[in-house]
Amino acid sequence: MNLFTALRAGFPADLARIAVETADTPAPLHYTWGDLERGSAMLANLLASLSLPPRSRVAMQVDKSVEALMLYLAVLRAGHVVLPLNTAYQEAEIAYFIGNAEPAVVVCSKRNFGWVARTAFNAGTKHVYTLDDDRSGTLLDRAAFHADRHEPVPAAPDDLAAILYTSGTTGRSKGAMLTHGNLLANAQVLHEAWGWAGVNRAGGHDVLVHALPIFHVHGLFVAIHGALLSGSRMIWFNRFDPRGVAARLPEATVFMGVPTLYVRLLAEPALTREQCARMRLFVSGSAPLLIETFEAWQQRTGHTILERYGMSETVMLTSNPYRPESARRGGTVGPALPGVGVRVRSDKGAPLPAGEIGGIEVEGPSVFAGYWRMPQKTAEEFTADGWFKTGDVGRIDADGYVTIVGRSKDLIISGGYNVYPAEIEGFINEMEGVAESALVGVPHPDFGEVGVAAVVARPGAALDGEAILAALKQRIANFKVPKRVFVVPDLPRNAMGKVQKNLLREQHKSLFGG
Ligand code: MLC
Ligand code: AMP
Repeated sequence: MNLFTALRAGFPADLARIAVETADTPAPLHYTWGDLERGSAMLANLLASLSLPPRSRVAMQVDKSVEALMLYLAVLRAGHVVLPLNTAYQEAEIAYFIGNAEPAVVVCSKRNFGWVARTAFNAGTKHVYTLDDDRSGTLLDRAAFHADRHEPVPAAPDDLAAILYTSGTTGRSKGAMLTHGNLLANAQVLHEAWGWAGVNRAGGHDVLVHALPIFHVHGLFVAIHGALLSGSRMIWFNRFDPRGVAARLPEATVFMGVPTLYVRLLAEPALTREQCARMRLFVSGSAPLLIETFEAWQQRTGHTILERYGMSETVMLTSNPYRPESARRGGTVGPALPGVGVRVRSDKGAPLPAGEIGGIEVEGPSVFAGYWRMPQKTAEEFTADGWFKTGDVGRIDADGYVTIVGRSKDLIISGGYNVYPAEIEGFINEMEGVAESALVGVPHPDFGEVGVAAVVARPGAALDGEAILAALKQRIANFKVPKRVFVVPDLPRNAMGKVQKNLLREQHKSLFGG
């Protein structure tokens, strides 16, 4: 079944009810369920009018808006494959994604149209539209000419629905291919596991405060699918603003955030227990939630954050229990979700007993179909018996609770965004006068972890850390830019000549008071 059809079945019978209310547009906007249905139908008809081959890629790098959500739904309806892209990506990054995915359609913001269109047309894309967060842009202008009824294109469970780029540990980003079946299976599991259905059946209605970006798994699939499948209203923030979010919690029942959002909410004096009185669920994920934050949240609001664990390649894998709340354990990501297999293996692939630390491997209906046009990489990331190697390191206790203790992949997670040191080092190493560099993650009170670079100059070259930072800001997404650059005489190496990143991490661990 087309994922859209399944989500659509969750819409309330009365389509005149409010589905989404914007919280930070110049004036509040109220979109009904009928608006989501009709808006996405018009956009789907626009896509259909282009006579594209089935499952063409549609790339979107647009600011968050309800129209962007409609575009996502339209791509599903039309039987194409959505390629959501972080708005922070710059030309070099976008050029790679477009070159690799070969989208038939690219939708970008007006301010980026010049360089995005040039990049896209050079790569053979025929259709480039604009969409801004004020309901303007050529995409909507064109869609206005199309009918507001559309029959979703049938999709088999194995048909591709989305490609999410996740950077590689070496080399360039890999596009994780997620199918209609992957996404629907996960949405249905979370629907049950987190009680979305229960609330609706009892006659109440969940209200989700949606304050995450919609170009990643957390904001796009976990949050939006949860709300749509249960017919729950969303209070929609285009940008996360702790004071604004705190002010809307009294009307809400569900909130989802990366740990940085919880840290920032806790720093907001307006957040009180009374404000959270109607809330039934706070979910955290995408990065480790510090036990201090978990406990501070309990004390301030009286609620226990439910931490869950997932990936772009797998959607959600484990979750602390919804009920009873007392079964949620801080510092753990809970047991495997129904239908998901989670196991821990030694470096050599041997099974490990409960409580022992090893590589986390997973299988289940939401595990992706492979990396786009990278069969070799796909094969490397799966075991012989078909389990996906997450690159996370952890243990599973006797009662099934999973604790993540680290990562075997060289990855920094900063404010919920992934930063791959190999990619950043590559950009630094290309700079004039640079012999080599190493990027490590160090603790940070706001972002959890941030990147810090050590750079070695070529003999005779003089380097300036600030100049390196300024040059990086011109080239890569801002969240990937290291927070500090140190010019050093050499990098610490072990007897094998390998850079000892653990020593660099140790050296800089207190840089931000961590
Ligand atoms: C912004 N900045 C960051 C950053 N976000 N630096 C490091 N890490 C980040 N995540 C920097 C910018 O570079 C800029 O620096 C300055 O902060 C202000 O930028 P901004 O865009 O105004 O920041 P802000 O709006 O405050 O954004 C912070 C944030 C955002 C926490 C709201 O990062 C965010 O929305 N994070 C959520 C990411 C997310 O949804 N992850 C889910 C992935 S899915 P300068 O120097 O340029 O001024 C996944 C799977 C799963 O992982 O399990 O869910
Ligand atoms: P991404 O590729 O952006 O989907 O990031 C996936 C990675 O985020 C996982 O492999 C984990 O390393 C990390 N992650 C997600 N949820 C959690 C969590 N609750 N705790 C710790 N790490 C997490």
